Amino acid sequence: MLPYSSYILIALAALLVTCQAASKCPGISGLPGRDGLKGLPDSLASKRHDALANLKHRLFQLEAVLSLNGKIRKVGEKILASNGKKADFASALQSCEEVGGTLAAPKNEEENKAVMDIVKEHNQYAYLGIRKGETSGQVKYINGMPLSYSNWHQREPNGNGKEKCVEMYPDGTWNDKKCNMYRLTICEF
Ligand code: MAN
Ligand code: CA
Repeated sequence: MLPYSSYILIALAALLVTCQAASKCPGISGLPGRDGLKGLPDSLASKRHDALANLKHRLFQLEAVLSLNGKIRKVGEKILASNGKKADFASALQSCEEVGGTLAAPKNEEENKAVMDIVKEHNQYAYLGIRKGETSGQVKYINGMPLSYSNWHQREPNGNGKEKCVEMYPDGTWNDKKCNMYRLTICEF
């Protein structure tokens, strides 16, 4: 027979494991531990800390390998990657969205340069995740927000309603372009 207190501890541990898995842990008063208000006992808090540290390290390793192999490019919080395929705008966007990303849309000079590096690497113009509104003709991101950064080539955009998509040239400048061309797919995550 285990002492009575052991049963309480086992039950408590089981409860914590279950509620953590469901992300529904109630605050457990009287057991502040070092996790303070969350009320996790020290032993569990430290296990969770170790697990997080391991995950971070593994993620660091994976990103390092993918960067080394030129599979991904990190810029700020974004990760950029191309599948190396040329497609029309709708298909390019679809391939990015299918894997939880979207077409790359540079929001500053640093991001623009990172996308440009991929364009240069593949020696192919790429579609950006930017398009003109169906009726307004206003230039927007895929999510409908208005453009906050641009790097138009001189005398662009000049499409006059006929060019609803945007491509990037190897010098990093942008051109409004018809959406049914075959252009490199570059996604952001
Ligand atoms: C082509 C198209 C246009 C572009 C001009 C620039 O006609 O690619 O989108 O504006 O070239 O000369
Ligand atoms: Ca144009």
